[in-house]
Amino acid sequence: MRILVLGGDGYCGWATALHLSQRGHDVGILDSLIRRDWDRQLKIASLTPICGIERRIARWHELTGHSIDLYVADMCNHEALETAMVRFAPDAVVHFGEQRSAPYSMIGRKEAVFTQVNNVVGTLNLLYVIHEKLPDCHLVKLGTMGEYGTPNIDIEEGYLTITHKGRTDTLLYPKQPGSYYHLSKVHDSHNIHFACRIWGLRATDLNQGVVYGVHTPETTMDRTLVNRLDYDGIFGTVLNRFCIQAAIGHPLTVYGRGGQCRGFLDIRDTVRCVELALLNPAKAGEFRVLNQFTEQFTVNDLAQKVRQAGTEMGLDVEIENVPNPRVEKEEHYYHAANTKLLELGLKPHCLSQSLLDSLLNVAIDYKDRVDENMIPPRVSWRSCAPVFQ
Ligand code: NAD
Ligand code: USQ
Repeated sequence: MRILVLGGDGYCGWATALHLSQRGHDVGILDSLIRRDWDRQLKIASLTPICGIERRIARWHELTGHSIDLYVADMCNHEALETAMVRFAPDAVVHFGEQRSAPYSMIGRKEAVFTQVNNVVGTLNLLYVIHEKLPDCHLVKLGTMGEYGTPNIDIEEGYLTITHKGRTDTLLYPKQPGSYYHLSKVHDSHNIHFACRIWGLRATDLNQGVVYGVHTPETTMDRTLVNRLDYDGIFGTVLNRFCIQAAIGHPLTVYGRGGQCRGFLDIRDTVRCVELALLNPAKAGEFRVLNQFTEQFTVNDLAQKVRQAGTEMGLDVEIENVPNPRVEKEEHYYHAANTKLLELGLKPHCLSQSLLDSLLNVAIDYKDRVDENMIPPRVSWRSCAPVFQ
């Protein structure tokens, strides 16, 4: 297949592009590289030193003989996106190219507006390019489990059958997201659903949970290929943050009471899930939704697991309940369906002692690169004034 990976310089996109290339697909990467600008602006950095995209791609070619075409373009620039898409002529696009941090989107008005414009306009431009130029192209879009929020009923995969006043229909599952970022994903989902209905596009929305880990077989082939690993209070996600905190002796930052429950998956399963969606495409006119996570944990569960693994490695790991900077339920019901990717053949990597050991070892290897000032949460959901410079 010819597959264009949008956002292919990022955490999930880079690992996915290499995985698909290694499996023999013709892969292209389109990325505006804006994520590297945000790192500079916010004075944050990946724990692992990441090489420039051209160098990464050149090294991949030297090691494997596989070429990856690169398009440096902003998806919000319709002409640039269309030119790249038409030139590459993909059978499928995998769309990771968005501003993906909930805290970033809650810094203030400017960042909320930017997040929604970047994500919603980029996706709309993509829908028009597919409709007008490549109508058979399968869109695999990264959504998020956070679109559903934390309702007091089971979460289904995209749709809910409702009987109301004696009549029954199957409708998009109700959404109660927890940040302007998560809302941008809801808006995307509605726009894609609409495009499938009116133009007959084929799309898969992968409602992904929180991803953890850093290594995949391809990104460990050489240091030039290493993936990014965020630990700061804006882009770092909870389990990756906890492992890095444990490695440097910083108390694990459990927000509030820590009963917040989410779906999680290993980055090795991210790349496999995307591949499974590509190999089993949605039908023309179908808006297919797959919940992409393998296990559910509370924040407290994760903190306990990291403390146990860290203690066995001789680390002194403390857990601290810090005031929750977010507005979210801290104790709640959570039970989400995730059978469709298993039915397509996913064999999950469950969260194991060996994965935690490997993540803790990566954190220990690079601990001299950690800036402790970047660890505390710096964005408040309640305050309108930005709480950091
Ligand atoms: P990331 O920030 O590491 O990568 C995103 C990439 O997209 C960056 O390289 C960035 O430069 C690029 N990008 C952003 N806006 C763009 C635009 N307008 N045009 C072109 N390129 C653009 O993020 P990630 O962690 O790899 O996440 C990728 C996708 O997966 C996101 O859509 C995110 O919402 C989703 N997701 C991530 C996680 C997670 O835990 N990391 C979980 C669920 C869903
Ligand atoms: N949390 C802590 N301590 C921390 C960091 C986070 O207790 O140090 C808590 C948060 O309050 C939240 C939970 O952990 O309850 C998850 O937070 P997170 O930062 O790991 O993840 P989130 O903000 O939800 O966003 C991440 C990705 C996003 C993706 C989402 C999937 O950044 O792109 O969409 O995970 S999901 O959560 O399923 O929506």
